[in-house]
Amino acid sequence: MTLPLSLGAEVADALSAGRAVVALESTIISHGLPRPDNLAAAREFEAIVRDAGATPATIAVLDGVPHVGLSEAEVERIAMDEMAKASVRDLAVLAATGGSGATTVAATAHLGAAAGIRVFATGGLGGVHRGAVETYDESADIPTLGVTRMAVVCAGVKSVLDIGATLERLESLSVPVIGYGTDEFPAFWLHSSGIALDWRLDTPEEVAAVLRAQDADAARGLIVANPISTELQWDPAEHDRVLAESFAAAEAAGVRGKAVTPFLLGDIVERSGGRSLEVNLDLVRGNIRVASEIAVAYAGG
Ligand code: PSU
Ligand code: MN
Repeated sequence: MTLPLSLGAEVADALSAGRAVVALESTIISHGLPRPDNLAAAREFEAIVRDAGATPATIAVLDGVPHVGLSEAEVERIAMDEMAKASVRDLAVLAATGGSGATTVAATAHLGAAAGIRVFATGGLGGVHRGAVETYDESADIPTLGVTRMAVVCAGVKSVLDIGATLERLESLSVPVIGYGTDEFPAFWLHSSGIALDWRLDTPEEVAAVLRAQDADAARGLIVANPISTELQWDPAEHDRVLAESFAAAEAAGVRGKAVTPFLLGDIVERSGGRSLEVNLDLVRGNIRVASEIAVAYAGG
């Protein structure tokens, strides 16, 4: 059982013809990138999917209805309107109240899988927060991917989270993590976190073969960890310096609990003079290209 979905016409056509479709999330547009550049980014993200020969399905809840595949006007709405951040638990409440929400990785994967989409591109996955032993703060992205048939192409998790703990949780929940062209888990703005992965694959066809194998098994996610290149990454020394400063600033300002991450993210963009944002956009573009290639390989098989 799933909520009734509104499928965009282009997405519906592509899915019924068995052509490649790539899901895209809306929280990154509405909460993860600053206005008004976020609108240009949302349009560019869809264009990258099209250029690679696949159909983009940006996902959001509009007036209570989960939409899989948005019109241009609907993309503009998620970029420009104030909208709640919606995870899986919020979907029924939004449906019942007629509310709108930008979907997180968890909600996007959940709705995309319900529509029959197999591949999803984003920037960073939500994960286990530093200090989670006391706060229990772990993104619903992690448990949702334990039970949702969706491959997520991402550049790991932001280094403001606890990367090692996030990987441990993915292991507990039986979500495979594949290094795409790498032996190590990426660290979002940086090519590598230094943490070794069990599996590495180098081509879209190899990943598509894993998706087909998973199709014959219980519903479960897949993390395709696609690092930003060392040429495009944020300078590691600068990254370490800015993060240390931002953590110290949060501590000094007495920021606590769920306010910590939004504080850090804003502060990091500011302290880096916009450099962190540039890298963020570059890594999303790279993830969308890879996801599109995987979707094309999967559709062709
Ligand atoms: N990581 C990023 N940028 C983002 C997010 C994560 O680098 O915009 C968003 C994604 O939508 C992700 C969500 O699913 O934050 C996780 O939030 P939470 O920890 O509240 O579940
Ligand atoms: Mn949280």
